[in-house]
Amino acid sequence: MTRTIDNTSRALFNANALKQDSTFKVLYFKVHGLGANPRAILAASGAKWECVFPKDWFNEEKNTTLFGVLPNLFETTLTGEVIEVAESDAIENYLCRKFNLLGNDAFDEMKIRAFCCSINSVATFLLLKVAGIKDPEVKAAMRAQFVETVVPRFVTYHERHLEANGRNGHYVGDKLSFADIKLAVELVSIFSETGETLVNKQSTPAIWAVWEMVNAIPSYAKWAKSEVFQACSEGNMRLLGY
Ligand SMILES: N[C@@H](CCC(=O)N[C@@H](CS)C(=O)NCC(=O)O)C(=O)O
Repeated sequence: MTRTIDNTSRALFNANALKQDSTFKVLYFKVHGLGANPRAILAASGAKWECVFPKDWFNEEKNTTLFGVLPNLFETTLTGEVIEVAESDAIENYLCRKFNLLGNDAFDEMKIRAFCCSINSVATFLLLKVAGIKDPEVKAAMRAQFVETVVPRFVTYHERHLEANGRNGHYVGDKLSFADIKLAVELVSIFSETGETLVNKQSTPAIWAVWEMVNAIPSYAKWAKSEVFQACSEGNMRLLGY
């Protein structure tokens, strides 16, 4: 409760912001949620990292985090200093810049952020308007809207953009970006809700190419097949139903 972002860590932070050889811990709950993207970025970038989970959230960690919520990123530099980043947006931005996932120039970055924001809309709909609804009738109606409108519309637009980039497994140029990673993360949720009925190799080949490209990155594939990932999927299913 008494902590704030420590300004004396500025020099350490700035000196390490673009260094990739640190080790990382993502502190978050045993679900995908807001931890999914930071974990996926680290996995796809081949970083040295691990998931850590709160031991006694309400009595311990909650009181020491900067905002009383998770995720939190802890980076240990090669010389042993620890850098902390709180809040999912700040963590994702920090890691994307560090691991060069924002394209080659400002225009690329604008495109990547636009694709990410659009992917976020699908994630937010599923979380707030389907999983977050208690009333069974309203929930069923919102789920139908997700399946019949939200995902199909998303798929149409994103196929178009990915086709325009050459259906090469990337949203921008021929380089891995945060948009590619974020799509792969969101597809796990879409598959959980709709199977491969709306996104598949035949009807959405450009989206499928991104899915295959990200999952072919050995360090990402290792993460996606890990026991911890599986435990997070089970936690997600228990907590949110997808
Ligand atoms: N603005 C924060 C929101 C984080 C957040 O709400 N985290 C939830 C889990 S998704 C949490 O820590 N809940 C536990 C609590 O509030 O005690 C972010 O994007 O990181």
